[in-house]
Amino acid sequence: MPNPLYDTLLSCHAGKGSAFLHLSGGKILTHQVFLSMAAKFAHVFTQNGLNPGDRVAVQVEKSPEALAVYAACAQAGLIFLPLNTAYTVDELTYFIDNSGAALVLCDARQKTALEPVAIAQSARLETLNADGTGSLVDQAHDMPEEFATVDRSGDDLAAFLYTSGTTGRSKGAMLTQDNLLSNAKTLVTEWRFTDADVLLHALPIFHTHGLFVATNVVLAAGGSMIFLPKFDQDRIIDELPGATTMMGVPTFYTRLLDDPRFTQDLTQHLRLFVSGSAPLLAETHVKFEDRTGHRILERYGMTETNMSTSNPYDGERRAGTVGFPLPGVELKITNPDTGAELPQGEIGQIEVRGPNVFKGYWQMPEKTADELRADGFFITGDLGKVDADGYVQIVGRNKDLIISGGYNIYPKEIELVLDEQPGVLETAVIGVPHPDFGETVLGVIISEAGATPDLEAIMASVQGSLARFKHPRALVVQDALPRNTMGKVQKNILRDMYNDRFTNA
Ligand code: MCA
Ligand code: AMP
Repeated sequence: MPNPLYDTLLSCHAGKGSAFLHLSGGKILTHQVFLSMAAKFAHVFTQNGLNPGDRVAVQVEKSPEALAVYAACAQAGLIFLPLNTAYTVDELTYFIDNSGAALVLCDARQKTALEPVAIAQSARLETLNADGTGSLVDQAHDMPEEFATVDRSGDDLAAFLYTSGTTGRSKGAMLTQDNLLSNAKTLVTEWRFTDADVLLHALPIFHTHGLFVATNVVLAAGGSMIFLPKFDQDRIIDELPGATTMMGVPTFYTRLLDDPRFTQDLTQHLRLFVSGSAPLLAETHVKFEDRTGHRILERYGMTETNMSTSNPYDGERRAGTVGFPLPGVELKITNPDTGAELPQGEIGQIEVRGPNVFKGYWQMPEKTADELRADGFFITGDLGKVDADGYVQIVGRNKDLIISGGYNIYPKEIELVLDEQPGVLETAVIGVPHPDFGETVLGVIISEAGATPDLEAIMASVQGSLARFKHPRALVVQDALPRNTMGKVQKNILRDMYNDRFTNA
């Protein structure tokens, strides 16, 4: 009986003793051992009363077991909901509540803090630690190594990924099996992945890039991954000679370029470096080629759309562009006010349509209708143009978003916390250039008349409620915020004022 995602990415490897994950100390996890681990987890989930369509909220460190939870969810027809390990209990509470998760899987260190959250949601709470121990693994120990795969159709949901919004709280992007599969298959072909590929995997597995792009592509091709727990410069330098491909955010590549050990010799064996999740500076592209002889292949995507465009594998990989729409993906540039399509070469908002585009936001029909047109085009919120040769260029954003080291940060979320602080009249949070993270967060505070806000206390409060990567790297106090005649805060003026704040340090 069919389960397209599981059948295409996973069960096709049944019985194979081929390497899937290369781990530290030369340890190898084969495809079959990985599948057995996933099957045991699937048994634990179903024996704990989970039914197809239930959400499994997962905040755990990257490990082979964590990846097997994703495979187990696919096999048991559960919806996988991975969460950034940096999220605070406040943030997690919202995701668990909003998704109606039936099971929460966390590191044992978080168990006490999450217990009341799980109880309030009538969700089960299990643990999985970075070293592969935890209550999930204990229960899995005596489970059978085979699990009867649950039937699913391509239109069934496979995953929820939460993505923030310019105004309200985060929205759960509902991704179907077909969304994930269509993209994985396309990328295997476009990027020429085969079972001989060894991908150096240093990305987190709680976002599209590390999970659906990197992992699904390798699974679909039958290749293997050098599976690092996180970006670790020394380990990457050690492991690069054994890899054929690498995927990363621009920060990975700028950090490597700052390292004299990163040379042409070291990268000789690799055939492909892919970059995405944030703009890759043309300057980095050029420096990378000068140093290694490789032209980075830049692609563009979103949580809601998976990958939409890519530079070509063969042919010119043009710096400062994200290439062409992928096969099966339609892309148009429209007038942000009217939605009318603009002629080639003009700047407007990027809209995409195709099998890669998500189904909508979980239980948010109005927000879905705001961004996903009835005709299937998704309004990305990115501003771009298509050049005379058809290359898509992203020139800005029509949404108030900061991308720091590949993580998305919505200023509104931080402003809401800052606005509540004693002595604060109003605030504006902006993104400013940062040499390591590309952009970073700066908070501009306007005091109430006669008040002197305690900036240290404000930072402590932010730390209590928001993930570390969202914390402002600086808070500044000003007399007033620049506004246009409509009263709207002119963040572009603020960005100009503080543009050099971190790059001149
Ligand atoms: C860590 N910190 C950060 C970030 N990461 N702060 C701001 N932005 C970040 N991205 C914090 C740490 O908690 C630490 O805080 C301090 O900054 C410095 O940490 P460091 O050790 O330098 O950081 P790191 O652990 O090396 O992490 C940097 C990183 C990581 C390797 C760039 O952020 C990363 O792996 N980013 C990839 C994100 C990603 O996968 N995005 C894909 C999203 P303290 O100083 O207090 O200790 S999917 C997507 O966007 C779409 C779909 C797409 O197109 O792909
Ligand atoms: P996310 O919400 O994490 O899915 O982030 C998606 C956003 O990341 C897009 O809307 C873009 O703004 C940005 N993005 C992804 N890839 C690129 C790229 N290659 N160049 C510029 N921006 C990118």
